[in-house]
Amino acid sequence: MVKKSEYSAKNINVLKGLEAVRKRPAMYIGDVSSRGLHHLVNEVVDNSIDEALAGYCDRIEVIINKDGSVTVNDNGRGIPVDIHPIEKRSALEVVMTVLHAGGKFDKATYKVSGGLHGVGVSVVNALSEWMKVVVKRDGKVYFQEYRRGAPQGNVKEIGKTKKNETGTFITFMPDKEIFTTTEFKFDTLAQRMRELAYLNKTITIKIRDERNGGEEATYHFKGGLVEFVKYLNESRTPLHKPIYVEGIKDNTPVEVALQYTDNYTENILSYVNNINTAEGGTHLSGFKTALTRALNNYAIKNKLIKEGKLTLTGEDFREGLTAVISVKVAEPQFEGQTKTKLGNSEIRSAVEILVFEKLSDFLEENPSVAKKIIEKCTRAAEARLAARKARDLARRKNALDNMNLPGKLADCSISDPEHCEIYIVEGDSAGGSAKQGRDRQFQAILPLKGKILNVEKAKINKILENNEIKAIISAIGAGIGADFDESKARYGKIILMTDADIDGSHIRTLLLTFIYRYMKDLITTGKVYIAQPPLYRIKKGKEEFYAFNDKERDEILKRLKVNGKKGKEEISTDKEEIDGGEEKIKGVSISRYKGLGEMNPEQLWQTTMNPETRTVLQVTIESAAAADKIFETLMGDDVEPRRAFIEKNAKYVRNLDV
Ligand code: 0RA
Repeated sequence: MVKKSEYSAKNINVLKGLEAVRKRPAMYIGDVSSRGLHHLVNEVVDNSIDEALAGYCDRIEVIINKDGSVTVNDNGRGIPVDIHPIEKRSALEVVMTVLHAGGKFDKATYKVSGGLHGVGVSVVNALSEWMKVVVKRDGKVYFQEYRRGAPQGNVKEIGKTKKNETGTFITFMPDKEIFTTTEFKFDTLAQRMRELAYLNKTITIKIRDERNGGEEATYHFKGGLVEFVKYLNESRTPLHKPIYVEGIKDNTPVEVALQYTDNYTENILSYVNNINTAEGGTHLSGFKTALTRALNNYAIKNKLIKEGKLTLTGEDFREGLTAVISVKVAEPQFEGQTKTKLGNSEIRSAVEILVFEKLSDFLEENPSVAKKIIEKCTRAAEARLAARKARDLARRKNALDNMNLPGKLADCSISDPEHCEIYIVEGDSAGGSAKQGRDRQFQAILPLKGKILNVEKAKINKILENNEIKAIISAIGAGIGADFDESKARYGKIILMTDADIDGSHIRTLLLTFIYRYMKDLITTGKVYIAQPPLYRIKKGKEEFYAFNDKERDEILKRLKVNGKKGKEEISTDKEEIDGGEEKIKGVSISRYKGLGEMNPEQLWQTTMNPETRTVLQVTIESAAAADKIFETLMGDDVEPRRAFIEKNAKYVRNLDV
């Protein structure tokens, strides 16, 4: 133990730095919910990945321990332990306790400045009840321990090891005083580890959950991005083998894999320093320009399209395209609403030049693949022209014109989008209740009849013929696809309100698929929400309670002293018993809402629509790869993967926290 008096003024300053992190954790890790919690692990793993990118590490292991703490270990060089010349303390202690100290050493490798990543392990340390670090280096084993960021003694040598055995082992227990939940989810962590393994093909990442059953997974993809694209296209029909382009241009490593399928949507994932850039940026636009130019030049040169007859647009060249772009940028500038848009202008030309050259070469060398791609893009252009005709026709009938809002839309009276919201509601009867229950000042209601079209399987011209989709497009008023302009959206919140049953969940997924594929910016800018209607109403005398799930229902019943044990049977959710009616136990009546339509306007307002009392789930793209996978699997052609997916992920589909 270190006595208090041994701390120098410097140490106190250091702890002040970490205290700032504890005071405003959200500034460093985004939020203190489950998402922020999982960022802690990502942050530690990022350091190991940096070590791998520098060429010193090829194995990373993540373990969720029995006590709920997490261990991340790697076989890198090990954090240096010698005395830091300026700080006069062990470098290990500096890395663990000084904000942003990680990059002060020789680690100028693609560290990320800004955003949620790259804040440094010291932030994780500050937000941990305790943390323990073991370093293997120079044939010795070193150890240091911390509580809420403060070292509990100096770095100690605790043993010997083989000279060539090096690495870092970090174990931390997230602080319950900071986080709203400290329960790590295996699937959330595993998903990120899989993504990292695809993006860094030399690394093997293992993840294990010691809490129950020891679920584990090992990720290593020799093919890197090529395997990533294959994985994304697992339930699509590809037109050729993935194309891989790689190189270093102006000191920027660029890697791209792409594959066309018979789908109608485009699906491009872009990464900068392993971070998904949901809002795109210069690397993405460089890629798009290069793709359009390379394919167009090839097609014209080889007379696959007749110049002047049919002009293919960038959008045509991306129909059915699945691609992953990964660049490493020394000093990335992140911009945009969610700081996930790359701003560095030099990266645009680096990516554009490199991809154009290498893709052109590929096309020359693989004429049969080139022909298939050009044919696909030509069909896309033809469908686009047909769609435009249909759209013009529809516009003449005023169906898609903003000036002519859909007939069944009950619009709100104020027009400032920032303060307006639209509820897209399943069914006319729920729509009716919502119209009566709403605050018409700022809440608009659009009822939908039945199911909307599955856009994953339809061509754009068919999509534009669908009445429900037309109504949504004109109500939101910001266009669609490449023409979509998020700044024109007439509402700041788009809230999907469907029944809490299988049909409702299907309709919600169809709606989300449509928005994801054709109005994606609504999701990346956080404008899409899912309403959370209650499942039960419980009444005792004049008192009324709403329960949003079975657990809440049981808790309320317990409070009302309806015996839990005996009640179990009696309050069963078995449809036969409760469907459509009330059930009474000891003067307490419980009704299960079968659908939104069963709620009267007042109840609907109170439970689901009043901003003061409702909860709405924001739809986020935590992982674009996962989102694509979910929509493709749920909505694509293959039935079998869909069934398996729904069985495994029912709970996620319900939350759709993609
Ligand atoms: C600072 C300098 C060096 C390595 C590291 C930090 C390092 C940090 C972490 C965090 C997790 N695993 C890590 N591995 C390494 C360079 C060391 C040298 O020059 O030998």
